[in-house]
Amino acid sequence: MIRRAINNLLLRGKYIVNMANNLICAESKKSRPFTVIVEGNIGCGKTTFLNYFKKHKNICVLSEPIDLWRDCKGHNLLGHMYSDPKKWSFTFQSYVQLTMLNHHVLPTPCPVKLMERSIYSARYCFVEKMKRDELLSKPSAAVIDEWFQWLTKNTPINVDLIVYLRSSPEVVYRRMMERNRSEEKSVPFEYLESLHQLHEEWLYYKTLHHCPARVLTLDANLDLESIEEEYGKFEPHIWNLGILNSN
Ligand code: TTP
Ligand code: MG
Repeated sequence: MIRRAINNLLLRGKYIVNMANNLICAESKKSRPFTVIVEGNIGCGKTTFLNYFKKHKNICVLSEPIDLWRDCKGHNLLGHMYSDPKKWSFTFQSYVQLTMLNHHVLPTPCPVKLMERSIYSARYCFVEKMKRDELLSKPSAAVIDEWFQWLTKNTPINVDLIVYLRSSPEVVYRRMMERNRSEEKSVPFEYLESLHQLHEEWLYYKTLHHCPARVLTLDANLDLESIEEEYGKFEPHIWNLGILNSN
């Protein structure tokens, strides 16, 4: 008799715990931010684009963690990668993957999350390029890819929209030279050309790899004075969601 009562209570307890879990799940699904990743070649203006949207208090803007790449416990991994790519590409890309993942899963109370780059462009453009140039050995590239596959399957990396800032390699090469980031001084024009091609095949022609969300392409060749108007084309995509009306 007592045993049956205990079993009953246990069963009900399980039922309540299940209900609670389902509710928590539904709630977290509901409150997941609409996530936008901003992609495009080195120097195409991703940071400028993100800065433009910092004025909206309801958007969580996550710039690329380049400061971490330049200072991982005192080591400049970005600098190491450019000065001795064969030795350091694996270390650098592993860290890029980790720091990108961190941004993907970072919780935010904002309804919109805007990220500079993603785990996808790191894998589909940069790792791809390093693999083709044999700067990453086949075994090293395989390990990065195994991590990538596992992470994209088992962690909540949700992307709802990709903004592709489409530029020509000539324009971004000039910008990169002008901004004069010390690590990038010796990056040749051909490197940007190949990266451009990889972005194009992934996001424009959609012939390479998997596209994790729909793509909005903006002209990123424009100069600073006219680019804001182009950036503004992205704004309705946020307003359409009806979630920033309180702004
Ligand atoms: P980008 O990620 O292209 O960022 P950016 O700040 O140069 O671009 P924008 O001007 O549009 O804001 O590149 C940052 C540096 O990191 C650049 O030297 C390329 C390098 N990088 C890699 O080598 N591997 C990677 O996986 C990523 C994401 C960047
Ligand atoms: Mg940037």
